[in-house]
Amino acid sequence: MSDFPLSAGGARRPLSGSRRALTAGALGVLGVVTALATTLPANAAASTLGAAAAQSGRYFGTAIAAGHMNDSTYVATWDREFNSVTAENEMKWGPIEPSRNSFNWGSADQIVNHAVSKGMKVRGHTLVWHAQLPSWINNNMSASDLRSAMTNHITQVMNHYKGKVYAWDVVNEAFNDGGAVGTLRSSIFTQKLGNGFIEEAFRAARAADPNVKLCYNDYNIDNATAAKTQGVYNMVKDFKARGVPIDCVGLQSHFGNPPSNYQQNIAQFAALGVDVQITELDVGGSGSTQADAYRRVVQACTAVPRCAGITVWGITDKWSWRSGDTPLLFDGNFNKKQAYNSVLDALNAATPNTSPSPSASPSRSPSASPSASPSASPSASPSASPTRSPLPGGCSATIKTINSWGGGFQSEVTVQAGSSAVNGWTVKWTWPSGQSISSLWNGRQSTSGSSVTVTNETYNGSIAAGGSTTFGFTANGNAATPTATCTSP
Ligand code: G2I
Repeated sequence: MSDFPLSAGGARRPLSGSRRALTAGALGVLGVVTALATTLPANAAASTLGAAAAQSGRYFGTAIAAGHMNDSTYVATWDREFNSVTAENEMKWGPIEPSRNSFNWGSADQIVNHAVSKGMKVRGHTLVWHAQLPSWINNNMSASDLRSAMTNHITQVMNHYKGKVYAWDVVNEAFNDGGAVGTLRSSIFTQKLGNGFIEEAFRAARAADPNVKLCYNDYNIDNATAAKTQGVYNMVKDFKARGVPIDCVGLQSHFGNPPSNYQQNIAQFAALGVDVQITELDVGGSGSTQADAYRRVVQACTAVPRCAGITVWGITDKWSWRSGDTPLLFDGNFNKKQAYNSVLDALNAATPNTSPSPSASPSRSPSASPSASPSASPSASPSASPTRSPLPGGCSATIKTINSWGGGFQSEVTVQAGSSAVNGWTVKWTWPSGQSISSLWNGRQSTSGSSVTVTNETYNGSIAAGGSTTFGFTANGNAATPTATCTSP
């Protein structure tokens, strides 16, 4: 049975959270001042998609086809509007490894090198997919031969783009469209390697590059109640529980309208402790109907702190894979459509906040935070624990709730050094009512019953006098902000 948090009837809305305010008593006892919510200045409206998205710590990308890069308007529009890119076809297994262990980097490099020279992010698409495979991957291969071909492919391609790619679609479109929750599409991978091929691919990817985000990417997983969505949700939950490396879920989002529970769906995936990326957005239609649908997609993403960015599947309608639906933001002459303006406005309306971006792996250093307006976020309820005054040379810790939903919440913990620099820190607290951490980043956790202990990672143990660092977590249960203690050796 599915353990997806939303029943097929859609009755449960995971958007309400309990709110715990500071009590006067706690303040009186501890005699401290705690900043609850940071007041942020209003954004100055940005005039391009990438700049507007960057205001809330996100990216706005497009798929690019190397074959069109000789069109100067295409490249100029890409450079002006977007700060991330996905190669539309050039990194797929067939195009990039046409003969076994012989790689054709040319077209993909053309896109990546251009993007890097402009300071753009790059999404890698895609390592293991049943489509666009080279002809040398075929049924004559034994399971062990296919396995070693898959591992070699993942390793070689990831090595080639190490340091340039921000996130990889490690496995693409592995789930069935219809049928029971959790069933996979039959492919050469399921036939030869079994359903475990997904896990094998993610483990091989992590071994190849510990510092890149590893995504599972699929279409028709936009609706929280769909069986396909629930299957992917259960897989991510299982991966997290068993320590199989996964950092993000890609919602392709090829549709005519976002489902009404789209934001809830994004929040539920995020609550598992992964980033969500909208990876191949295109919305069929025209005029205000299309503009409105695009606006709702952007609002849904910017409402969820771990929705890290949006990629549209092409720039101009004339070169879209579904050009008959006119699904993109620029018409065939690269004119901005109504949908463009609604996306720009919605991105500009997202208020930045200070929640951390969970890192790709335990060894990854902290990075800037994709996060959203506290007011737009589902039941965002900034509440924070009391902070003990740091002793000279000591440290203090404050727990703040930054997002909550039925049955879970996300918190940010600020660790602050006192009047001397800190070299190594340990933060402890006790859960008041059965809460449990499901995923924690930028710290190392050990738990004993209701007692939680978090120590620094190697990269964030040193804090200058008066400085601070943060770690974050998602947890099960009602949002709580217990008093935390901080010690340093
Ligand atoms: O089908 C839409 C997308 C669904 N999710 C995964 C994406 O990777 C996929 O992208 C599309 C590309 O937009 C198309 O451009 O993937 C198609 C292949 O399944 C791409 O189509 C291929 C044609 O099938 C080839 O005949 C053609 O040579 O595009 C190639 C380059 O134009």
